[in-house]
Amino acid sequence: MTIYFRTVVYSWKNSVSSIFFGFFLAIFCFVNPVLASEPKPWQMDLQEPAGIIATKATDLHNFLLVVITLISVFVLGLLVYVCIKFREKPNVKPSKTSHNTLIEIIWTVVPVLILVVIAIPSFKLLYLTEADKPVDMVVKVSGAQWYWNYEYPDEEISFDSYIVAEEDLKDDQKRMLDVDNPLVVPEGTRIKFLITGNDVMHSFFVPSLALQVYSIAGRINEIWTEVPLGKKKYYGQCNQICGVNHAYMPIVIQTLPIGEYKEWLKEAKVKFAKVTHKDINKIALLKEKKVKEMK
Ligand SMILES: [Cu+2]
Repeated sequence: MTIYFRTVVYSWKNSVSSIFFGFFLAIFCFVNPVLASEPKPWQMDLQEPAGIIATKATDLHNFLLVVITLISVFVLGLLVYVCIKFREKPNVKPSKTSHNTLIEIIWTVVPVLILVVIAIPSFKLLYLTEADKPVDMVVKVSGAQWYWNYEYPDEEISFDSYIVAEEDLKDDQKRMLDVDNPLVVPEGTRIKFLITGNDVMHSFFVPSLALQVYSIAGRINEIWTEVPLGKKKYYGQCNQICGVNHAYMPIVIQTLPIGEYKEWLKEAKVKFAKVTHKDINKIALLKEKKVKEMK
């Protein structure tokens, strides 16, 4: 009877909690459709990872958190133990012990082993981020004081991306995070970023994709990422202090379904047509001609 009663109570509790869970999940999904990866107010953890590198980086972070917590608790325990056991009252005559070979070997070997255990997944991840994987598209990113420039070498387009001023923000845009021209890419694509700079050092930082690469004038840094499927905005910011407007050069990577991306590309080719070498030569010839005519 008791077992039956417990089962009934248990299943009743379970179904009530499932209803509540479902209800809150529905509200959460309705109010907060996951269309953007951005920092949240009072956020304590990392942003939700997107793509293989970010997922592995988050796993490594969670693993390290366990290791760090265990070490901290152990050291704290030792300190408390020492403070209590070797306090003055029961130890009027203090011990003069200064060496213990076994303990000295342990406190040398154990940290080395811990470092090895940490190093293995860490190097694996580093290797993955540096691996020369075949990619679907290449984007050149240039940091400048104080905006980003994105160039699609295969499409011959290039455009600047500036922060949207507070007074110009639309309802769906975020203060300090949205830009006039986001970096648009098709969903589910593997992208190689070539990151360089025009002036001082900047840093291309998109936390949810685990991208953080210095942009340095005269040098090209490479990184790849795989944006997952789904129409979404990935927010980031320059995180290398680069001058007075350092805080005002956010990054937005907008993923679109392939059809919408192609539409965007069509418009972008008109709007952001890059001046090619041929055009530069043409302009130079025209200028020369004009100068001659003036003479
Ligand atoms: Cu910067």
